[in-house]
Amino acid sequence: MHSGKGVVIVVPTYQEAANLPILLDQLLPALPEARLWIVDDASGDGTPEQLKQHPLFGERLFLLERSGKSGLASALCDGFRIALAEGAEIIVQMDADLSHDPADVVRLIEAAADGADLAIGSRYCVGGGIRHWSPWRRLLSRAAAAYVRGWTGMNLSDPTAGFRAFRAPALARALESPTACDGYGFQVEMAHTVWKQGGVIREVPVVFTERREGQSKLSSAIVYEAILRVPLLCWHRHPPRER
Ligand SMILES: Nc1nc2c(ncn2[C@@H]2O[C@H](COP(=O)(O)OP(=O)(O)OP(=O)(O)O)[C@@H](O)[C@H]2O)c(=O)[nH]1
Ligand SMILES: [Mg+2]
Repeated sequence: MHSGKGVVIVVPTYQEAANLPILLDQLLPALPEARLWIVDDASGDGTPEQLKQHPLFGERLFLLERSGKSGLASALCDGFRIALAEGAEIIVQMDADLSHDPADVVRLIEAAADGADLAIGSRYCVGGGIRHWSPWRRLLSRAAAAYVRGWTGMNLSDPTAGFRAFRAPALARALESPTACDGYGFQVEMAHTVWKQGGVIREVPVVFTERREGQSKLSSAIVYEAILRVPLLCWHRHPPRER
């Protein structure tokens, strides 16, 4: 079992005081050598204060405080850059709202350690699943995945998923390409860049649980943004080069 050595986990937070302590309680013991960077956008609900009181704060739990809500994509990119600057070999991204099960992180890390440039926690490959979503939400998410496959040519069952592990060189290369989106579209852009650059992408089954506490921060604008921008990726539909 992977201990988390060489791993940095990036967790963007905005008003997750009800969820973050539970996430930390589960995640930190599961990966005793991993480092965690929380990227918080001035949550007014006590999220950063709570974190600073944690016994592991400053040891292997760290906080990047940003001055205001600037979006999920830029929070992730700021966290990624810190992780790379710290010399991380594998960088994980996960949400703070307990939708991404800490018990699944080790398998994502192992897939990356085993050669995947990008391991995606997939709800739709065999063994994956979703808890507490309406049939309508499931249908929309499946339709989004098919839309992405159709426009990009990437053969991924769950290209919008935000539970991922990158190998550092692939992430560093991907960060050099500009992205335009903030939510689901950003996840697609990052996967597409890794794919375009000839990276190995592997899907790892995970069970996603709808958040119980706090509110979703992703708006309908994020959905429209993805709908409009994903087709632009079709200019790079060609299959990746062999490496
Ligand atoms: N730092 C930062 N974190 C954000 C921002 N927007 C969302 N987040 C965090 O990003 C993660 C995903 O956001 P959610 O609102 O749960 O979005 P989602 O999971 O796509 O939507 P739901 O399924 O409705 O939960 C959570 O940990 C949020 O707290 C932001 O602008 N800045
Ligand atoms: Mg969520």
